[in-house]
Formats: sequence, C-alpha cells, structure tokens
Amino acid sequence: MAVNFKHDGGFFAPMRFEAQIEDCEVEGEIPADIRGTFYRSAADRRFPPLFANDTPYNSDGAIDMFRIYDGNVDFRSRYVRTARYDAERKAHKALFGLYRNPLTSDPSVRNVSHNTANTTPIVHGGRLFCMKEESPPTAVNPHTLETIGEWDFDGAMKATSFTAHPKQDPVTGEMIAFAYEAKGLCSDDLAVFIFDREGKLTKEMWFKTPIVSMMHDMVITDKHIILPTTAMVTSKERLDRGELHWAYDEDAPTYVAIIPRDGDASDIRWFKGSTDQHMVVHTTNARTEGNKIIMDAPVAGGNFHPYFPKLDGSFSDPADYVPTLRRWTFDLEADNDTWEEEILFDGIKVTTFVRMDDRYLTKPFRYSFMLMNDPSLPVAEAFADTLAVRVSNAIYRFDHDTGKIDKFYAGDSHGMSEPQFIPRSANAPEGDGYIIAAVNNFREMKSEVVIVDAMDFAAGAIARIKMPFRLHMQVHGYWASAEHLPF
Ligand code: V55
Ligand code: FE
Repeated sequence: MAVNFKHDGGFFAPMRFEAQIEDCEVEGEIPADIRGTFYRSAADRRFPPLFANDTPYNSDGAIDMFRIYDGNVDFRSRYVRTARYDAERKAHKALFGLYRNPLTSDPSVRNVSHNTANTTPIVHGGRLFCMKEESPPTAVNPHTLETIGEWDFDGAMKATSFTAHPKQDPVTGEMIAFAYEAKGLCSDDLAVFIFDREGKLTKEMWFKTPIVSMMHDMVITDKHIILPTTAMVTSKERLDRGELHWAYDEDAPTYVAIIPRDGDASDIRWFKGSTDQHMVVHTTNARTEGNKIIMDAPVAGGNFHPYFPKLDGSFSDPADYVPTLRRWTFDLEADNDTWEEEILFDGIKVTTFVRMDDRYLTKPFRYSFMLMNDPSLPVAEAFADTLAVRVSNAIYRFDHDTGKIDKFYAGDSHGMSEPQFIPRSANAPEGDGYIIAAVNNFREMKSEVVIVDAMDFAAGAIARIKMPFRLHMQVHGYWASAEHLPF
C-alpha cells in the first residue's frame, strides 16, 4: 500500500460485502489473446481496530478475481475466512490487537491464529494461496474463492510463518519460499523451502539470522536464493510492553544472505551493507553470472513505512526515504563481505511496487513496470489533497537496456495499484503483452481495471473494466494464464 491509512474514509473504508458480476461492463475492447485470471489481495478491515496506532497491514484479507476470456470479464470478491475473521464476526467487533502482538489481543483469541491472508495471491500446483508473512499460506478455491484453510503442504511445512513473496522459477516450475521468525514470534530462525511444480516440498534448509528483522521479499537466480534483511526490528521486550511488532533501528547493519539452491544450510554466506541500504521491501529480479550475483531492487536508506516508529518511539518522515532503483553485485569469490551498488535511472524516486515479465525471472531482463508517484501529472483541483490521487498516479515502464521511461496515466482523479504483466502468448518476446491494474476513481468513488498494451503506453488504456462500486484497497496482485490455471 502506497498511501496513508484511514479506517473511516474513501477507498480505505471497509467494503463489507461480497460480490459476483458476470459480463462486467467494458469500455473499449479486451483483446482476444488475453485468457486467464487476474487476482488481487486486499486489506479491508471489517471492524475498527482496537488501537488507533495500528497499521493497515493488520487488516482482514480479501481476494478479488477477474476472469477474462473471449473479450468477457467475470468478477468475484470474497473475504478470506480466516479463523480470526470468523472469531471477530461472531463477536461483532475487533478482538485482535496490534500488528503481530498477540499480548494486545482479547484473551479469548490469544490462541487463535492472527493470520489475515491479506498480502499476495499466488497460484501454484493448481492451488490459490493468499499469503501473509507472519503465518502459513491460506488456501482458497481459485474458482469460487471459498476459503479452504491454512495450508502446511501436506504436513511438510513446519514454519510458523511464510513469506508473502515466494518466487516461481519460470524454467523448473519450482516455488522457492522462506520464513523468518520461523519458530514463533521473535525467533531468530530462518528457513528456506523449495517446492516442485505440483507443490510438494522437496528441500528445506534452516538457519539462524544475525538480526531479527522484517524480511518481506526475496530473489532467486537459477543457482542462488538471495534474502535481504531490513532495519525494521522486533524483540520480546517490545511485545511485552504492548507495542507494535516493528520499530526502525537507524543503526542496524543491512545483511544479505546468499544460499546456493543445490547446497545445504552450511553454504549460506552473509554479506553486510550500509545503513543507506536498509530497506529492500520488494525486489525486481536477479541472476547468477559466473561468480557474480546481480540483483535489481528498489532500495531506500531509511524507513518509509509511516506506521512503524523508530526504536525511541519517534517517527521519521517517509518523504525523506524514497527508494531508488539500485543494482547490487555480489562477488562470491571476493574475500570480503560487501557488495557493489549502482544507482539506476539517474536515481529517479520510485515506489517499491515493481513487477516484470515473470517469464524472465532469474534471467537477464529488459523491462520492469512500477507504480509511481509523478507530481508532474495533473490532479483535479478537488483531489489535490487526496494522497492516493497525488502519490500513486502512474505506471512507468523502465527499459533497462536504453534507459527510456514510458508512462501510463489513468486520469486526474485516479489512484492506481500495482500493475501485473500479461504475456501476449506463452512464447511472445519479453515485454510483448499487456499491463493490467486496478484504478480507484475518486470522482465517482468507483473502481476500474485498466488494460494497457505494454509496448504502447502512449496509446493509453485499450480497455477499462468499469466496476459499479469501489473495490477494496489492493496490496499485491497475480496474473494466472489459462494455461497455468485452466478454467
Ligand atoms: C508489508 C506489507 C504487509 C506486511 C508486512 O509492504 C510488510 C510491506 C500488507 O502487509 O504484513
Ligand atoms: Fe509486498
């Protein structure tokens, strides 16, 4: 989420209903070569939170799907029926306390899973998972969106948590994931899991981390797994004091773990970076070239999560810590534990909501697509103070070969969410396809889903799916082609 949280206003207000629409209204034409399902995970709090300083990351999960075929679109939206959702529904009020601090929850639910399943939808082995990094994945029926329940991969996955950003290897079909605080709250246990194409656990490795910190995303190459830490730290003492799980430690080192996919736990190498490299929240891609590992990601030098305080309780201004696109090169032969950093695209200020043509994960790639804040784009007078219109108003296509940037802009009262890339066909060249993204139109207080030709941003949206109501606030999305998930 790129904007500040309001429990009571605008697109952040709880949607409170579940919906199904056949043959959505479409302006323009949906190309016949788009066939698949666009899923979006959302954070939507059913009840006002127990604590005013809580974070929207602690909101109930919802899952939306847009099934696209023959130029038609069918829509469904459901809350994820987590144990937590059911408990609060029965009580008709919030029972769970602050983000990842069960000591602040109502005693009646201290032993109930606090999983909100609100972050990322992923289809693997024919299953749809709604992921939340503090808990195991939640399996949801990919066609009806009915909740199946927390998923432990047939008893094989023993961690108490599981990243919301596993990576799917486009060559082997494997899913690689990790878990931090993997043996319970504040534990310094880190686990890596490799699942085959069907979702069977084929390998796990367990480690200790030098710092217990928020580890939100990861990267893989054909040979390595790369796990960055951040300076967002926690401790049992914080939880005992009744505080939010995370605080920002300005002085913490940045660590990056590099693990060979075909090695074992003793092969892990920890690299150590500077405090200007603190915040890797999402990643773009990585590859292994000989002894070198080249990783691209938006990185910030400080805390840009507005809800999490510094260790002393004060807050920094997120505007001071806007990420830039950086390339980190690790040399596995070097006899030190540092790496080289190159700032890309002249240090342009970006968000962390970046996606690419996932068929090129682990390989050299040319394009990335990012949700952007572009103050040069027009904002209608009436919405000049509306953060979501001002700060997430564009999608940029970065051409990493030429340095060229193409912009898509949805309108002067429109806030956008993270884009997904849809290949035109399974064998189309990199970047040849479409961008799909949900858009909130504040003028109408309704949502749209735009489809853009990824090779022709200048042409604007070629289709707009017009929703008769506003959608939930999206966190992340996923495109499942009909070959990957038949329907
Ligand atoms: C993030 C989002 C989360 C979370 C932890 O953007 C980190 C980062 C939507 O929930 O729980
Ligand atoms: Fe994320």
